[in-house]
Amino acid sequence: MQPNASPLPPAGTADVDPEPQRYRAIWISDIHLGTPGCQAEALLDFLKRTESDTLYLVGDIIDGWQLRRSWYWPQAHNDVVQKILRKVRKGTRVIYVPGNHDEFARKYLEHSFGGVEVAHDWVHTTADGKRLWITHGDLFDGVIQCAKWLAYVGDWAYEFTLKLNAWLNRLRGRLGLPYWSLSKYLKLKVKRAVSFIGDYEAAVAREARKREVQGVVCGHIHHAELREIDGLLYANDGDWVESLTALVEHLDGRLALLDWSDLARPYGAAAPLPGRAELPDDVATPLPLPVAARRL
Ligand SMILES: [Mn+2]
Repeated sequence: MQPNASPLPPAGTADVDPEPQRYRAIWISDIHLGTPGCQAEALLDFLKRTESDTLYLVGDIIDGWQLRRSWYWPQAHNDVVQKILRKVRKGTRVIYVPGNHDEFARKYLEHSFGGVEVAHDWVHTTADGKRLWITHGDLFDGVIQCAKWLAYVGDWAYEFTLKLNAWLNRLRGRLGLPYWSLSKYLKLKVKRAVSFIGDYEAAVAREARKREVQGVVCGHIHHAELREIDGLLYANDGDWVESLTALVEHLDGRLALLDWSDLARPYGAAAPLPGRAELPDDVATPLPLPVAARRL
């Protein structure tokens, strides 16, 4: 893989189609199609530049909660769906594990849509024989489970932050500045929810251990992570509304996080980079927004 050596083509000179990077598996989640916060162009760029034997959609792919309130479905969101269906036709196995925002899809478990297999959860075996349990993760989120209304209220504050973020970045784009995530910045500033993230990660890892697997892949909290928790591999593939991250398995079984926000300036102009982290052991955990201000 090329480490960002070649100069990037200028924005708008599209149709440069480099060979896609090949992986054994790719996990993405929390895309939230149907909301203005969804960064569909960045995701399309990612899907164009990567290929895998298996693509896992780990929940909150389509935001049913938001679409019920008001219909929002621009062309780019259609393009994402089409791109995924095209991957199926070209031989990628696509497995869709619904989350809480697309729980409507849980009614169609064991069905297949255009070749996309829907499952409640899944176990993936890596090339080096690790068994990974795949779940969206909302079941381990006390807030969603105990008080759904609180999550709805939190949506408004979150929507607002994302709108502000989009506006700010259009401005930054005009000034020639790179993409900068306001919500990520706020998370770093707000210290309250650190225990929420920690509690969540611990709960997911605990449940995975019960299932006698070596690791777990989830999403839901919009916080990409790849580390060991008490000897169990915890992987969170992040999201495509703020952090623009994916989890990948290399052909030899190594797992890595890809951070597309480093590359998304402006979308379509960057080349894939190796993952920013391969099982880091001393990652400083960024602090998330307080629970009430997060859409999970
Ligand atoms: Mn979720």
